Amino acid sequence: MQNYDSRNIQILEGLEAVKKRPGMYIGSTGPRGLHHLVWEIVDNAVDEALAGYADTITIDIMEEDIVRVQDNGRGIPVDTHPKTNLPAVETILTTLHAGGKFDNQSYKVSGGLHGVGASVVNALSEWFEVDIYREGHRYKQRYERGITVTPLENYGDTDLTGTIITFKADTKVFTETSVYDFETIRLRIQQMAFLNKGITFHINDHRLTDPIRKTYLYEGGIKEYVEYLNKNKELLHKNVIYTEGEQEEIIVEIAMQYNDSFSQNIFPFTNNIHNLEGGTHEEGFKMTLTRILNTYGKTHNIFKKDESLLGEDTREGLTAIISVKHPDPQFEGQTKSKLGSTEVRKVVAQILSDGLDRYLLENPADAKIIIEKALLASRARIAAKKAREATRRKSPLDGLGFASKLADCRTKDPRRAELYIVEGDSAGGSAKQGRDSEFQAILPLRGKVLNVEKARLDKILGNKEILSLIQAFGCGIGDEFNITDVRYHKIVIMTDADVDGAHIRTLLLTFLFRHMKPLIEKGYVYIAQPPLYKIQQGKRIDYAFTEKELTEKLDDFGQRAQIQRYKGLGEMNPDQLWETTMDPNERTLLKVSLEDAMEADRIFSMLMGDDVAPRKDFIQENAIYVQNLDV
Ligand code: 28F
Repeated sequence: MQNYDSRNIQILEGLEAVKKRPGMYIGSTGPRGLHHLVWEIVDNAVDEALAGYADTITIDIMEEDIVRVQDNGRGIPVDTHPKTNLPAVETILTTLHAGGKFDNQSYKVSGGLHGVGASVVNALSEWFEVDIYREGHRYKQRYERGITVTPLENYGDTDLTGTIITFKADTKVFTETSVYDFETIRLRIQQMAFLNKGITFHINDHRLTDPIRKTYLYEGGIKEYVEYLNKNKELLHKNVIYTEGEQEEIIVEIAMQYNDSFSQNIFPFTNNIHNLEGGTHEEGFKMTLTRILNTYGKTHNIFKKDESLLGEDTREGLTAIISVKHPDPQFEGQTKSKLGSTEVRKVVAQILSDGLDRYLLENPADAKIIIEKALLASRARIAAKKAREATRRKSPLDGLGFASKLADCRTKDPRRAELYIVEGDSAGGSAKQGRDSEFQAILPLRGKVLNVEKARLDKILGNKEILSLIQAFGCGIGDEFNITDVRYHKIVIMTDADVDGAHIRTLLLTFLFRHMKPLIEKGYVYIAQPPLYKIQQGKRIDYAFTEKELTEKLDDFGQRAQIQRYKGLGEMNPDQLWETTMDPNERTLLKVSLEDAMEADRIFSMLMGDDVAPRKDFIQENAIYVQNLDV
């Protein structure tokens, strides 16, 4: 190494901190952290495009999970930086948070929670190369684990401009996995394309013999995003309502459209990051929507006397994107995903107010349809409340008006308590006999669960199976839902390993996703994994959970073993059910997680909604992934 002066030593120390505690900078060193490296570099390219200098970004995933990101912007500056005596690009890539420090005017729009800069990616890469096309010349430089290994080299002339960054994640840091998931990258890049209109994104996966290539460009931006999210739904009005504006350096874009469903889908973003916990932009939006629709309903005499809308009424069947770009956003909440900047509330309110008022005036037919949808929601809400109060008075102890089949456990400690939701009375019987009744409760379900995708809460509350679920969970529903009252921290769906079982599981998940989402977010929902086969030879018994496992185990058993294919849980005796599926020391439980709420919503609408064509396409595309389909 050369002679480093004190400043250079500081630079080295900066990146040492990243290598020592990578989780502090990229969230984790698991798959999320690994993909974060890609987002970080893509964010910089998007910033260059948002500044108006680039319009095309290409992401290549190459063999050995090498990532290459390219933009056609100005190219990172290469002139010698006065403070470090190094080229600007080297300073940016080897110093923590170098970006903003010497240029306060240019603000970074993309990047959210861990908007830490390319130097962090450099520090966590086995090797990292930058190519710059700028002012007629080509430059390149290479680093290893954040340390410069070649000086910036001017290696020729070019008419092009732009930046190319190529890196290989450090497998000593990303010990869990260093393999990129193309679908994760595809979804995020498509979302970036929706949120940043006019930028073309190419993504290519070269790890396959037949590379996958995708291109995303949405001239309509979030307007097209709403159309895409509503694609599988019956629309109430043809046009997406769109409005945009800028105040106090805050750029706001809103797109919204109603469909005939009962769920509300409002997705707020700050600087291209989805704020799962909402925040001041969402508050400003909801407040203003309620106010504007009430004013319109009153002044146009659509309401009967005394009628008015609550916020929730105005959001039934609404799909909306609120995208805010803010130079210095503040976040709060459990996962720092809630926008806290208070000035945003009134900026969003003002911009939506102007845009929506105008839309309603110019489109009176749509206005009438929207207000009437909200009025229906309001009337259903009042009717449901009356019905609930009536049942409560009839039987204050039970609340249901019929006996639930729940066989409860003895412990009252929700952290230890488990609820098994079991398909059918016979499996329910085995589960009741086989369980450890100290901490395991059993709820057998009789018929098919109602498909809640196409029903409003008042109808849902008329379904016995759903009511016994709500009662067993203990955490209420709708505006009375309170997660801290839930009686079990493990809610286990246990259905047969056949098509009907899969259907019931999907119906249950639809209910949980639409009406008890926090249970999924908290990680309280599980899927039991009963074995598919019993292998027996004399007294020796074993189980196989997959076809592959069956073949392996059969090799071990030898020719004479008997194989039983379990068609349903009911075929297992209580001991077997306990041993294979319920015993905490032996069982496998799959935890249901919600990686991407927006994509989950789209898939649920498609699979459980009315529109048949998109569902058919989905089935045809995904049939190859199906395992254990019973015929
Ligand atoms: C593949 C990832 O990182 N693209 C980038 C630029 C352009 C400039 C820049 C980047 C200058 C002073 C920091 C060029 N000319 N793609 C990218 N393109 N960074 S990163 O400047 C960095 C700032 O402090 C750029 C004039 N101004 C800015």
